[in-house]
Amino acid sequence: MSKVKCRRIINKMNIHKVMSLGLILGFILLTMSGCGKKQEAEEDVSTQPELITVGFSQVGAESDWRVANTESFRKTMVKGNGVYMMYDDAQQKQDKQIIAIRNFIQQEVDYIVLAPVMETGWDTVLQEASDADIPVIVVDRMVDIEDTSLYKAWIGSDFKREGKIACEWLDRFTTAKGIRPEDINIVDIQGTEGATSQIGRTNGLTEAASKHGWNILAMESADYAQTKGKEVVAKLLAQFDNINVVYCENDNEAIGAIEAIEEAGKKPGTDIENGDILVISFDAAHSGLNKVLEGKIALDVECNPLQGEEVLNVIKAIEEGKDYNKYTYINESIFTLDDTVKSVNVDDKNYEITKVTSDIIGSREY
Ligand code: GYE
Repeated sequence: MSKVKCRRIINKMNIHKVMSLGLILGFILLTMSGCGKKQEAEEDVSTQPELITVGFSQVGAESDWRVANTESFRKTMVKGNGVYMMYDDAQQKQDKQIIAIRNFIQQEVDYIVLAPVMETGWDTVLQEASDADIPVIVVDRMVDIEDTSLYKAWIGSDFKREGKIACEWLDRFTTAKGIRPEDINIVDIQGTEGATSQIGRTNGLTEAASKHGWNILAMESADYAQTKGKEVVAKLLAQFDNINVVYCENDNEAIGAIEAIEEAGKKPGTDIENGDILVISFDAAHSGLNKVLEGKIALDVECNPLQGEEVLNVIKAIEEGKDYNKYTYINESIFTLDDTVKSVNVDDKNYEITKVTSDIIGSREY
């Protein structure tokens, strides 16, 4: 019997103990409340000793992207695919993720999937998972650790490339409109500090700004959240009267920024010469794309959150002893309403730009 399978059976016994306790407690509670639904779901799992158990430590629920990402795992890590998923929401706190991982280790899950809030600080806990012989798969942001054999695979996006694409578009667009680089005044509303997506998107901007000679007036994190995005942009608008580009590192920040811009009596749009403020965003979730359609987000660079299927493929490959890629980058699109720029070239690759329509938005999963 293989080590993984053997551990799985022992592990199921532990999980069954926990589940049985849960069921007894659940039964008492549910009998009191007169509802039997939750109990049914748990019984299903306890009668499936062959299910692969996956502990998923998720960052939180800070954005529409994150909600779509969680949903992708909830849809794929299911009994029909031979998996039982335990889910933990860390509310954007690394210490909560570390506790969750230790709990998964204690429960002897078969796999740990980690969507890390930031890059650093994972060496110890991933070593603990490795000592317990539990394979770890990292998704979305990366982990910055000495020993990369502590995770089996990483699946996510090339965040720096996303930033470069956005900036290449800005350069092409403003050049086409005859706007001089020294008249471009940008504020960068950053994502969660230390997250790979923040680092990549910020670096994409700072490199392009020094290459083209744009002004970056301020850089401040809004933690990928809408309310914070609105607050930070309102503050910056009061501080600088010459902002004409707001570079938001995700859709929710951009939606908050739009509210702040409108409340300040200004207009989000693309006519910079006549006072519009041009908003750039990342993710291209439904909420962001609707703002593109309204002409309020000028450019939305997609970041695909549908990672569940890829992770499942890696798990299956490990189970079957087959080869798989250690690093998988997901393909992504770029959306605008204004079709002045039809494509951009980044690192010798051409990227088509899609003109948003309501049909396109309706056909997308997130
Ligand atoms: O862009 C943002 C989310 O790391 C790619 O995190 C992810 C980012 C995404 O909260 O909306």
